[in-house]
Formats: sequence, structure tokens, C-alpha cells
Amino acid sequence: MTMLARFCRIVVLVVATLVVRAAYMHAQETQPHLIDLVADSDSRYKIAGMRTPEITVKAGEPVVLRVTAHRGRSWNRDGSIHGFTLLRAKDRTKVEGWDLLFKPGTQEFQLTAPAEPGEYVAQCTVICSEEHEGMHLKFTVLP
Ligand SMILES: [Cu+2]
Repeated sequence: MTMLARFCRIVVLVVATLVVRAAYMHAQETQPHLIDLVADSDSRYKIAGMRTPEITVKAGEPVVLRVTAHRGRSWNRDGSIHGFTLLRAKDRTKVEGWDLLFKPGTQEFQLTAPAEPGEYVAQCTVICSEEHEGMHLKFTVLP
């Protein structure tokens, strides 16, 4: 192998390594925050490993909400069995893009965390039983 060929081979290897590394780092940075939530038949939100379910996200980060919903005592005519609307804790106003309805089974929602850090509340919007009023969870947005 000539010196030039050897040199070219090294350059190609170094460039390829850098490209792969940059792609990997970019993929990690843009990986959405996956949240697994159960909307249960007893009109409660549940998150594995948490006694009281609570969601914490970073302002503006991409979020995938993966919801498994189980039918309660009652549901909407359109087949929605639970809902999830995000409200600002201070004035109970709705956050745009976070008004969701769930069908039985597992479904995923691609969302963006609120831009404004603070305390929020997620509340079910389907009258899913007489316990429906208690179907909510604390939602915190960190800066
Ligand atoms: Cu509900």
C-alpha cells in the first residue's frame, strides 16, 4: 500500500467515526421523554413504581405519552373511556395541545412539554365513574 492510500484510509476511518459519534449524540439529545401512564378502571391514573402518580418534564422537551386505558363504569358516546387535559395549577387554564381522549388499550401521543416551568394538573375529562372527580395527577415542568 502506498503512503497516500494508507493516509486516505486513515482519513476515511476518522471521518466515519466522527459522523457516527455525532449521529449518536444527536439521537440521544432528541430522544423524547417517554412516560408510561395507566388510566385505570377505578378512575385513577397510575404510573408503575409510584404510589401517587406524578409527572415531571423539562420545559419544551419532546414527550411521548404512552397510555394504557381500561374502561370504568361509564364512557363517552364516541368510545373515549378516559381523558387527560393539562391545566395550569394557578388559574386552571388549559395548556394547548394537551387535551387528550383515550380509547381502550394502549395508545401513544407525541407531545411537547409546556414552555413555561411551573406546577400543572392533569385531569380526566370523561365522566368515567362516580369517582371521576378524583382522577387527576400532579404535573411539574422544570426549567
Ligand atoms: Cu377517567
